[in-house]
Amino acid sequence: MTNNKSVLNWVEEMKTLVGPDKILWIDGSEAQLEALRAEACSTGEIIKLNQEKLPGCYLHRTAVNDVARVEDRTFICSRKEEDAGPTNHWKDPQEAYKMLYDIARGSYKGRTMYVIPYSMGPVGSPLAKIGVELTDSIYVVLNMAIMTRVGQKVWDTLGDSTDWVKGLHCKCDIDAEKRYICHFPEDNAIISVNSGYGGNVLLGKKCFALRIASYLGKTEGWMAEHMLILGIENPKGEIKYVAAAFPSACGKTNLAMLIPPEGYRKKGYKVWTVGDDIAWMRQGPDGRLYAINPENGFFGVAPGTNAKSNPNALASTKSGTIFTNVAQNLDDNTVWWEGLDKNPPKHAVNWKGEPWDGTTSDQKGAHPNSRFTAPAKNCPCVSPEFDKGTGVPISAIIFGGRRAQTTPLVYQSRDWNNGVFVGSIMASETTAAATGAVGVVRRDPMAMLPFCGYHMGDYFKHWIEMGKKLGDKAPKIFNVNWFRLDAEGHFIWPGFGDNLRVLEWIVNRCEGKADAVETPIGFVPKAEDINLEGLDFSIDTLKSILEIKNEQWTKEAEGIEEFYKKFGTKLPKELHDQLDTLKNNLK
Ligand code: GTP
Ligand code: SPV
Ligand code: MN
Repeated sequence: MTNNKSVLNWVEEMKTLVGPDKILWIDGSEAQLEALRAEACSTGEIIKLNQEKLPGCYLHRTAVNDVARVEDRTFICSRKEEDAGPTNHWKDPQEAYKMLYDIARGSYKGRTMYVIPYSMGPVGSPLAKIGVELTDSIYVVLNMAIMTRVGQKVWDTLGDSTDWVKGLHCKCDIDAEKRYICHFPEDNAIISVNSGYGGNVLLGKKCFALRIASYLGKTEGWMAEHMLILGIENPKGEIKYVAAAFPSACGKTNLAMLIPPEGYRKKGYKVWTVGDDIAWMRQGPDGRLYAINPENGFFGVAPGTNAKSNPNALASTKSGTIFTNVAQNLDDNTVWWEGLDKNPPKHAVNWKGEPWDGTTSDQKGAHPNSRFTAPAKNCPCVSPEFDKGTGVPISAIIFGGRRAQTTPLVYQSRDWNNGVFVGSIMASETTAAATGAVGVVRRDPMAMLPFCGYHMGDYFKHWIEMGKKLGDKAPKIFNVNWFRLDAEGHFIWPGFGDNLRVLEWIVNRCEGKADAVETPIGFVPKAEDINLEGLDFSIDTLKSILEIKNEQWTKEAEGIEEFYKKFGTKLPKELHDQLDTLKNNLK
């Protein structure tokens, strides 16, 4: 355990507030976790799956009203409202603490308080940071033990330091009306009440590693981003790393683990996964930008994951995994979700816990935002750099989203500030990862709209500052769109493994080895420079998804202008200038 006074005082204070029957300090040992799994099975909180087919795997169902992040109940509680900015919900910290403590008071009665010490990033890495989460949920403990590095070594590393993030989670009654996910960036604190679902309660993830960390990054001169990190190894054995920001459920896990098309595999190309959701990036001693993945597991979208789309993700879920809100096959006590295969189980239970016949039902067996929590070490292509605390040097930053039209398959920004502009104007169709309408196009700058812990205008400014600091060592910035639709509403680009064809052009551009055409929005590849070998895809179709249509982009520029108005005087002049340049280029 720990003698850290700041920790002990806070735990004591919270204990008095929430009133647990017992306290259990999580030491990260297998024996302790196994005892917790057994206890959670005995109460029905989790279900032990077929241990021959899925060793160490469990199923959990959340409440039916609690299946995704709740953006309208997520708050940034900075002292000044202005510091939360126009894209966040804000509450006054004094009022928020009072309201939350009133909800939390006595809520652990009859329950155990679990104290989870965790490290975001390899323990002791100069890029890592420490948090402590208090929870009354064994499901949270077991997930945190997969998603982060948990246990005694975290206390040992923390020592007497006060540099750690407080996290209080109370399940309460899972009352959606009293559900709040609140962040106090100036206090390094998070309070989450009345939820038991993933991103709302695994406080190391979106709450700490993005909302709190983005604020710390601005203050301390580094970046916390909603980005996957992957390494692309060429036949000579050289590895180039890229980081990519796509909104929730827009393809980060899939890109991070992609299997190269056969032709590439034969030539010796390999892909290495460093991270699938979050990147912490800092300038290294050689002046380049280095990234670590602060997480230790994957909290991935289950539906659509299959042996063809993402075999590496599927392999990662074969042991030591917790499934949330998928269907349970009663014949062999395994799991199923839409898009796993074409054989939905007949004797099954759906994500709501109701009897379900997948062969006849017109309802979904798994929730569209059902998830797997899988240890990163299970992933067949996990990078040898994964556990190294130094991070990997980033050659390219890639933005992207779901756009049926307008945005081409890929383009490159003219320079860093133009790249910041490209990130700031990102738009994407909403997905089931958050509650609310699905399929509505919304602006989601850098895929950080729901995750930036401070004023987004200041965030853009911070990006511009980072570019100045990195100078000619800065990564090149690109934008991709795998989701262009044809007239019948089908995806035009095959996506998944074939996305490597686009990554190859990106890496070649970084090395000055590929050509491009300058357009009003930036550099677009010549169709001949995207390798279509072994793919049944015509060069004319490729040209059609590389095309920039002036009338569409003129409309886009109007939308950007409108969006930018939100930021008032906080919008950096550099981005105003970029918008003017775009408008001029389109004339
Ligand atoms: P979060 O965990 O919510 O941040 O999501 P993510 O960005 O990691 O998304 P993920 O890789 O889990 O993909 C979400 C959905 O997009 C899945 O249903 C995938 O099948 C689908 N998808 C991913 N990549 C592609 C692609 O290249 N093309 C198409 N058409 N669909 C894709
Ligand atoms: C996302 O929504 O971007 C996720 C899942 O990665 S959650 O942890 O719920 O935020
Ligand atoms: Mn995510």
